Amino acid sequence: MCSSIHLHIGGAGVMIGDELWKLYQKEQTDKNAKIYNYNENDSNYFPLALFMDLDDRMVNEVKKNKQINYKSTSFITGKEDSANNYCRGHYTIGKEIMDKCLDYVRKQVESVDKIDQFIITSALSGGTGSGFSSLLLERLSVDYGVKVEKNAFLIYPSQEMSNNTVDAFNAVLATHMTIEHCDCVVMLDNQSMYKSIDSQIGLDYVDYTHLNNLVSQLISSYTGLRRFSKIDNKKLLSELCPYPRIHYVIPSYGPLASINDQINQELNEKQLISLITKPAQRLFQSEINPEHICASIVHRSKHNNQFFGQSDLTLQTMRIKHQNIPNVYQCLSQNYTSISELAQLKQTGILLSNDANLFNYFDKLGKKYDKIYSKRAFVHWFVGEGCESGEMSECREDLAALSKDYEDMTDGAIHSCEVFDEDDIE
Ligand SMILES: Nc1nc2c(ncn2[C@@H]2O[C@H](COP(=O)(O)OP(=O)(O)OP(=O)(O)O)[C@@H](O)[C@H]2O)c(=O)[nH]1
Ligand SMILES: [Mg+2]
Repeated sequence: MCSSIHLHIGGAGVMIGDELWKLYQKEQTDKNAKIYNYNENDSNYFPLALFMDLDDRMVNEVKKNKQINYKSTSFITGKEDSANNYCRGHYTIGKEIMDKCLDYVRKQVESVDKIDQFIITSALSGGTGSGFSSLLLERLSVDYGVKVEKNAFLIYPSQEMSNNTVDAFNAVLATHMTIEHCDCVVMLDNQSMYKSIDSQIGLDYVDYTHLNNLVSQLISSYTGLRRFSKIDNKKLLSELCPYPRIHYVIPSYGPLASINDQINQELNEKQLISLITKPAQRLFQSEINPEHICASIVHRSKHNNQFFGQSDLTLQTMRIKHQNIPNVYQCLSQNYTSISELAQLKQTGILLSNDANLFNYFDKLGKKYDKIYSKRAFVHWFVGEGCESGEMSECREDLAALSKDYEDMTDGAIHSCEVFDEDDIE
């Protein structure tokens, strides 16, 4: 019997984990569904999860939730955060608690029949989510090789919403590690998630909890394929990655509805597909229209609909480099939500797309990095914490190579590609 281990790292990663496990708790009344992400001991079920942060504020918030049977050892914290510095998370203070984390992971691996994947959540703008996650990925590759996949749901810096001047340094250094050590990366950014929530529901106030709920819905539908429908969910992501380095995926999710507007937001099949295939619905910034290399849909509902999407014109006419139409996966489960003001809808959908136009984002991230690096601004922060200056250039070059890999996947018509209209959001 296969299981997965969830690793929640840094402030954002931990808070996403908090929301996700609240959701799992609501969804999994049946013990068969628990096998995949809980560890059973004398009829008690413990989440196979690690919450790790270099300071303890966020982790303490998670610990307050006594309804979930977390093991006390599944929380590992340091004394101070990494002050937005990748290298503090990677080389200095992060390193001190790495062995403790690996020890915990090893014990979890030994306690179940077989682990098929690590699911990682973190944000790359800060120092812990970028630096410590990278170090952990590296060490997991050494200990478990390619036998256990590493799939990550990562919050990348938003282009117009930055609260940290060195976020480009952190994201570039961390991306270098994800190229080599992740099997698949689902990319998200806060600005796009705010936009998606705003366009679908008129809430007076949207905060991180709503964003974390959105990420949790994605992860929960992904693992739900295994938990409820006995489908090898890893296949979903690996099918989206035709070449080893081309493993970055943009998600769209919908619909979302407030509890007061539930009836208006229940969509039929055609409307649901039309919603999730709209470029403006993507949860990751990308200004130009998508050029799908591979794409898949996860349809989550209580009832099986084996014909879902098969005769839908939008899907039939979608241009996808390596497929005719997107693969459709069915997650047979009710849609739950852990936020009381959000409605539980009859059906929801996710579109996951490996998009050649991601080269545009990698390019912009690189340029932002160059702008700070050319003035040598803040570089001493990173070098002072153990980063060799050669490493910074190596990571930058690797990002440029990744961008080129993606650009090579485009049709070459990218420069004349139409910029999608902001007003496209219905
Ligand atoms: N979606 C989401 N984003 C968050 C949350 N908390 C912080 N962020 C964003 O994530 C980025 C990184 O912040 P953190 O995750 O707190 O940073 P960290 O990984 O703990 O790193 P250090 O605090 O520097 O050690 C910031 O740019 C925030 O905007 C959260 O709960 N959800
Ligand atoms: Mg932090």
